[in-house]
Amino acid sequence: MIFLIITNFICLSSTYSNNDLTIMLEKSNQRQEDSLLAFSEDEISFNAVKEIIMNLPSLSVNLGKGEDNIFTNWDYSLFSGAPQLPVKNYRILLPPNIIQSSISIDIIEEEIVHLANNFDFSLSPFEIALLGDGVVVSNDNYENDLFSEDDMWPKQIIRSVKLNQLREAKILEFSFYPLQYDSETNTIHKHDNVKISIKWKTTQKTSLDPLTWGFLKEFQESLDNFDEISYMYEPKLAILPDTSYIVITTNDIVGNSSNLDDFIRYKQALGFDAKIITEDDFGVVEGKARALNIRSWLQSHYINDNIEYVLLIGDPNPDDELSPTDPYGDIPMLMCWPRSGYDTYNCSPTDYFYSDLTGNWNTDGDDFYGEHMQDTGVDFYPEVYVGRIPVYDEDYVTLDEILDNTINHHINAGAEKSNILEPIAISNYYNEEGDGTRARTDGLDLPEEVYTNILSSLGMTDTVLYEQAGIDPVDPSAFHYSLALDNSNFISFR
Ligand SMILES: [Ca+2]
Ligand SMILES: [Ca+2]
Ligand SMILES: [Ca+2]
Ligand SMILES: [Ca+2]
Repeated sequence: MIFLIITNFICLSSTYSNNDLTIMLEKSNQRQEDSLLAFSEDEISFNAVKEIIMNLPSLSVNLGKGEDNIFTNWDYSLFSGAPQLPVKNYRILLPPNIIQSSISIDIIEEEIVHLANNFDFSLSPFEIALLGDGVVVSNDNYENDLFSEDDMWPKQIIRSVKLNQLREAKILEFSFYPLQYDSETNTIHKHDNVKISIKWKTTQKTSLDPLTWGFLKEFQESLDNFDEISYMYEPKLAILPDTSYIVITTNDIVGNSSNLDDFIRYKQALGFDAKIITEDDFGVVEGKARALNIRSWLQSHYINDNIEYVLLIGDPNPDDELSPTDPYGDIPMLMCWPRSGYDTYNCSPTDYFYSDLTGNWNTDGDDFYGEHMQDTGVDFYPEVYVGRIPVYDEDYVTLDEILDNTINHHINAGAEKSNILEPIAISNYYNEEGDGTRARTDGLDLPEEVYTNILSSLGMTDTVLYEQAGIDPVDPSAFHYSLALDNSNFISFR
């Protein structure tokens, strides 16, 4: 057996203990140099078990009470009502020909330290939305059943394991919790030097979608092992096919819009294989059935037709299955039910349904799509990029203006394309409930991250609005402070 030790897997901070994160990829065939540039059947022996071994970082911090527990370079878990513990989220790129049911993750080594102290971790804030009419909507504590008095939280230190799909790329997500907390005995199980094994089998695969590569490159920085596995996804073709730009609309809109043909020609001039799809293609049924049909059409065409972009043009009014007389549009969004079972504010429409074409949005097989904690097959990695121009009340004049503006905006780049407006809100203040259980949650650090990681390299500028009202406003020395966040300042940038 050959162990290929892959280093530089992740940039590690000195706050980790000295066991650098390393991946060892066990290969049953020696990799041939000339196959490095393309996914090749010869390269992988089928039916053999492949394995990645990962050393996960240890937490090196002295644990104290509550607010003292700052875990630099770790994220915090955000399960409503459960303690905010350090967590690392991983995205591991796996081969395109993996067999999903063959994947396993096992902890093969660890050292567990039991710590007794007067620990007092903050609880994660509840998911709260403030609606336009001043109504506050709060979800119940989803972790109640997971975080009962005689349990450790979390029950497993590797959790939220999910295989996602980005066109033909397979991305394994999981979360690692180095601490388990027992609220009743105030004790902690600290897991150090954790070594895990990820195993899988592959199946035979003779072709690979060439567009997957471009999508993967977009996600490159969020993947933990892109450089090690990416060669399996590089297209073998010397000349890549034209990518398709699909406009999904209705025959009525095609017949009444004066500028849609110009728009298509403009996209063709940019090099796209641009075309219009209507109910002649996806079917004449209406309402929710039409939403399902449009997605089915995309599912059966996006690989073969090299579809990269989808523009929906039509009335997005979703079909609400709890209101049989509710009107719906001619290109409806899908109604989803993130608060399924609640009487109020229980549904929310989305076009993301047309972007993720691999997930199962109704995993439990009932009548409702996109139910939080029930439809667990929703996959947030896109197969196509989706946009929409809504058309209300057969207003084709406005549609034509939007199409015309879109073409002109592409051709005549203005200053507005290089400045972004960032309204930075505070979600909640420390001790807002008076019981000491809520840490302050605000977006204070976001503008610097956005500027440093995105805007500066693009030569773009920002205008940042911070919270200046309330009991503890943001200090005006905050990064790139421009103006107070309020209604008049915000709309002044229209
Ligand atoms: Ca409706
Ligand atoms: Ca469902
Ligand atoms: Ca359900
Ligand atoms: Ca997907």
